[in-house]
Amino acid sequence: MTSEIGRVLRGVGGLYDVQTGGGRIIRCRPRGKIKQSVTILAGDRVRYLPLGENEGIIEEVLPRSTVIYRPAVANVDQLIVVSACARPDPQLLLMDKLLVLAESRGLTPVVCLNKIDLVPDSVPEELAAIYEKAGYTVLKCSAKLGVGIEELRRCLQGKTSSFAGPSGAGKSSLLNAVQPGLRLITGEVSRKTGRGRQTTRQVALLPLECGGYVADTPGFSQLRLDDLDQLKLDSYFPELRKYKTYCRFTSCLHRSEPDCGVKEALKDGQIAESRYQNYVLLLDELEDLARTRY
Ligand SMILES: Nc1nc2c(ncn2[C@@H]2O[C@H](COP(=O)(O)OP(=O)(O)O)[C@@H](O)[C@H]2O)c(=O)[nH]1
Ligand SMILES: [Mg+2]
Ligand SMILES: [Zn+2]
Repeated sequence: MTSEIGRVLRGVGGLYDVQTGGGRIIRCRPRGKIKQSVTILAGDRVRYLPLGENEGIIEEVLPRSTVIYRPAVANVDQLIVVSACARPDPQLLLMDKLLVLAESRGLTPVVCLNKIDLVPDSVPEELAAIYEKAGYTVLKCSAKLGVGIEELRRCLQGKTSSFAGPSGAGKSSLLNAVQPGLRLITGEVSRKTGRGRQTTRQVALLPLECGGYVADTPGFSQLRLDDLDQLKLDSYFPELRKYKTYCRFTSCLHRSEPDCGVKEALKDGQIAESRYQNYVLLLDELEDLARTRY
């Protein structure tokens, strides 16, 4: 038997569901030496030795293009940052944090503005302008009315995506609109206990009918910025990255330095106010963290 390449969809008590090239799902156990050297994650591409029809042995975990934690998923291509236009109100700082985290991990961010049915058109238009200036793709959707769902589906096609954004923004609803019947783990409050569902469970990757995969739980549920380098923060804002080439000092942090290309672009309206303000807030936060660490 020769080995084959598959994709890990989920871990189940030390075993792994692996999707074969042909689309079947088989149950695999890792070879002993692999078990000791790497933690196999949902999303991992693995080389396995088939055993009969429905089983296999994982022999190698192939190099990962990206890794995110909480939930832990490997090889995620893009992060769909979802915000409602209202109910709940958009949280621009949270969105910018999520965008920074995606950038810092090498995931392509996509902004998805949901619940456009609740507000006048000017609301998603003004929100979209903020992120389009940054160079991001912005989708305007209503999961409720089915608006923008075809565009979202096209965006998910052939890629591995994770959704992020505040609770109530409509992440589960959007995925259900993309593919009705998708077995999503939702964060609904359990009727029996009245408590929120356990969120430390392992994540699973769901294959989409349109091609592509989505993680069944939101990415970056915990926002930890502390492993980010404050000196690199501006490189995680694409529009700052673009204009910092015009700063007089290469060490410019774009706060109050003279001849700052970023401040110039801000004045000219090329950079959105909220993006710049959140950059400064995050920079302050990272500096405080660095100070308390030493
Ligand atoms: N009006 C409106 N309500 C929506 C829309 N999308 C989701 N909702 C509602 O918003 C609430 C939260 O949605 P849910 O998908 O659970 O959000 P999640 O926490 O991000 O997964 C639910 O009551 C949904 O029915 C939308 O496009 N328009
Ligand atoms: Mg949900
Ligand atoms: Zn500058």
